[in-house]
Amino acid sequence: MKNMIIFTKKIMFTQSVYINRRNNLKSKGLKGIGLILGNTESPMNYAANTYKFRQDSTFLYFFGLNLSNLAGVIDFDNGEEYIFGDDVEIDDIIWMGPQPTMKELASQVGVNKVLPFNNLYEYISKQVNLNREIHFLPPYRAENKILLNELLGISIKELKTKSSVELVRAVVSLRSIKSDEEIAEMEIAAEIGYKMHMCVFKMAKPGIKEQEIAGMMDGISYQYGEGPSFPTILSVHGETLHNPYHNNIMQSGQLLLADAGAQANSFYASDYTRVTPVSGKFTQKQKEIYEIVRRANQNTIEISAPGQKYLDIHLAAAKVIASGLIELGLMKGNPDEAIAKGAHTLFFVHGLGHMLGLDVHDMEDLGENYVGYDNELNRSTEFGTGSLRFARTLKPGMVVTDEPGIYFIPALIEKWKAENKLSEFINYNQVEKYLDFGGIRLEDDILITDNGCRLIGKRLPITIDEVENAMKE
Ligand SMILES: [Mn+2]
Repeated sequence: MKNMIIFTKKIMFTQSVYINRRNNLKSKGLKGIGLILGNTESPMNYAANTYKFRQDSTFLYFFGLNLSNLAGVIDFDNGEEYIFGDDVEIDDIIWMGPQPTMKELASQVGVNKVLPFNNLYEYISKQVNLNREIHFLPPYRAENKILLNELLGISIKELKTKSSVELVRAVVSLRSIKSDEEIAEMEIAAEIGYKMHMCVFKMAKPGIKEQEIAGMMDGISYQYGEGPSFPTILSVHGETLHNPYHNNIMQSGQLLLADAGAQANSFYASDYTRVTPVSGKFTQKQKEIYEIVRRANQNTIEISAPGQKYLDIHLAAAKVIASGLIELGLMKGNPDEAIAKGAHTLFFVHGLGHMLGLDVHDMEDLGENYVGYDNELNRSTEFGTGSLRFARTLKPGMVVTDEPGIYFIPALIEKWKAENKLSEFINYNQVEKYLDFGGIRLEDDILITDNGCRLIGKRLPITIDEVENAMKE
C-alpha cells in the first residue's frame, strides 16, 4: 500500500521545524490546553462541490498537515501533543486514491499521539471537568464556530470574546518573525507574483476586457502555486480600493490598477500592486501623481529598519504625498500641519501596509490590533490613519507591505467639499479637475533585516520608464 500512494499533500518543512515551533509555543508560559483547529471543506453550492480547500494558517504553522477535519492539541502543563483526525475508509479511497494513515502523517510533523476526530469531544470534556483552561483562537469559519460551541458550550456569539488573548499573543509573537526557511517560501510566492504582474504589462491595451488579464493572472498563480493569495484586484477604477469587478473594456487614457499576489505551494503569500497606462504611455497629469506615489513607496524602503515604528514610516509616506500634492497645487499650506489635521487622508485613504506571511494580511483572524499594535501604541480612531493595519516597532524577520496610494474618489471629494472640510489645506477647485483620474497604489513586499530592509523577490517595473518599456515588449 505504501508504495501505491498516489495522493499525498506534501509537508513543507522537515519534522524538526514543526517540533521547534511547538516547543517555542510551549515556552511562552501558558497553562492548560491549547486547542488549534484545522479547517474543514466548505460547500460552494452543494455539499459535495466545495471551495478549494485552504487549511487554517496557524494549524499549518504548528502542525503542517494540509488536510481537512483535523485538530491539534498541546498540553502546556505536561508537554503532550495530539492530532485528532480520521484515517480514510474504502469509500474515500475509491474517490480520492490511497492515503497515508493519520499516524504516518502525524509522524511527519513529529506528533505521536493520534486519535479519531470524535474523541476530541471526550478529551475536551474531560479537561473541562478537571477545570483546566482551554485556550482557543478566535474562529472565523462557521463550521469551527459550531464545533467550538459543541466542544465548550460557549455560545457562538461569545466565542470571539472568550478566545484566548494569551494564546493569540503567543502565536503572533512567533509567526511575526519569519525564519530563513519561511523567507525562502516567500521568495517563491514573490516569483509567482512577479509572473502574474508581468502579464499585465504585456496584455494591457485598449479594447481588452479586464477579465482576460485577471483570468490569466489567476491561471499563473495556480500554474506555479496554490492560487491567488486573495481575490485579484484588476480595474480601470483604481479609486475603488478593493474593486472585484472585471468586466470593463479598457480604453486609451485610462490607468489600470492591478493588486494581486500568489500563494506558494507552502501557502506563504505575496502581494503586489502596479499601475499601468492602458495606452502604453502615461499622460503628463498621470505621471505627476504616479511619481509622488512612487517616491512615497521608495521612501519606505529607504527608511524602514529595526527599531522604527511602522506608524512613523506611514506618516513619512503621508508627508511625501502631502508635499507632492502641495507642489502640484492640489493641497496647500504646511505639509506637517496638513498631516496633523488629516488633510492628506482625502487622497491617501488607507494605511501604508500590513504584515505578510502565511496569510496575505498575516494573522488578521487573530485580531488586527494584536498583530499591528502593542502596549505602547494605540490604534488611531481618525479616518485614514485608523486604517493602518500595522503600526508597531519593526524587528528583523518581519515582512510587511509598502503600499502608499493616491486616489480621487468622487463621492469622498464631493462630501468633503460640501462640508468645506480642511479647506485651508485643500484646493477643491484644482482637485475637481481630477474627478475622473482614478487611483494609484504601488506595493512591494519588504523584509526587515538586521540593519534596514530589503525587497522580497525581483522588483516589478516601477519607474515611469520601466513601466512604459515593459509595456512595449
Ligand atoms: Mn496589500
